[in-house]
Amino acid sequence: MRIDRRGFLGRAVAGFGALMLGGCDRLSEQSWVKEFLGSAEGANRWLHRDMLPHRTLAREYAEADISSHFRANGSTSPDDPHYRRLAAGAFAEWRLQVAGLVDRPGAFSLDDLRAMPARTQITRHDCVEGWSCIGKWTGVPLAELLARVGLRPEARFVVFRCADTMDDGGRYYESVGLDDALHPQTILAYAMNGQMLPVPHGAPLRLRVERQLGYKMAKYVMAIEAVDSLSGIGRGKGGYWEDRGYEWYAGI
Ligand SMILES: Nc1nc2c(c(=O)[nH]1)N[C@H]1C(S)=C(S)[C@@H](COP(=O)(O)O)O[C@H]1N2
Ligand SMILES: [Mo]
Repeated sequence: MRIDRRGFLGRAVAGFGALMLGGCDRLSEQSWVKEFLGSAEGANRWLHRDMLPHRTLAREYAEADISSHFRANGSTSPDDPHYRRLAAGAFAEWRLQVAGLVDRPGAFSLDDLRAMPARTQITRHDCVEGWSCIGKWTGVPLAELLARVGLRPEARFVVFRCADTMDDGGRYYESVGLDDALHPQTILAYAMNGQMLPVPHGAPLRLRVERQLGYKMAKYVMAIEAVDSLSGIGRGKGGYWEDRGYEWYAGI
């Protein structure tokens, strides 16, 4: 039998990754890995982006595993007047703006998004603060939407702009690289546990990017922009929390 080095290494690393993804109690065990591999972000990037196949799926769960209470965190009721008006009208007037490095910028209603192919997934949400909940999410794959608007080859990141303003006056925003943007489990969710997405969890639309920590999962998404650099956005680090010290690549 011919053992191809790449295949062997790939399998070894995939096994190692599975070990780390096993349960919330194992999150802390990553610290020795991080030390071993140098900086935490370097280790994450090495493991996720360079070693694991880019389409590795996050674990999915069964209906029976869904948390009876899913904690809401960060903003839970944006006070932006425009958002409040949209919420009062059950988001019938809400439109998702899609712009930037795309051939056909556009605005999509909830009905437009619901008419697109949908994906449902039961996944575990891990917040950096140390709690996890399992929920069922339904939405349109981001890859599907990006294909419709014609993502241009120069695009390297997708930025999400949210309706909520944080305590220091900054608006929440997030971004992902193309490997996560086009990943099959990356969806723009409009439903949670079979119901319309509730306001505390990001109505009418929130990102699910299942291989990363909770803060990447932008709630109250109003606009999406494809860009080739994050430097001109916010303070340049790719997200509200990243601008305040968190890692941009928050692999679990
Ligand atoms: N727009 C927006 N998105 C956000 C946040 C926020 O404050 N505003 N908090 C983030 C954090 S830290 C987490 S853990 C999750 C919480 O999602 P949940 O409220 O559905 O639990 O949303 C993320 N997305
Ligand atoms: Mo979080």
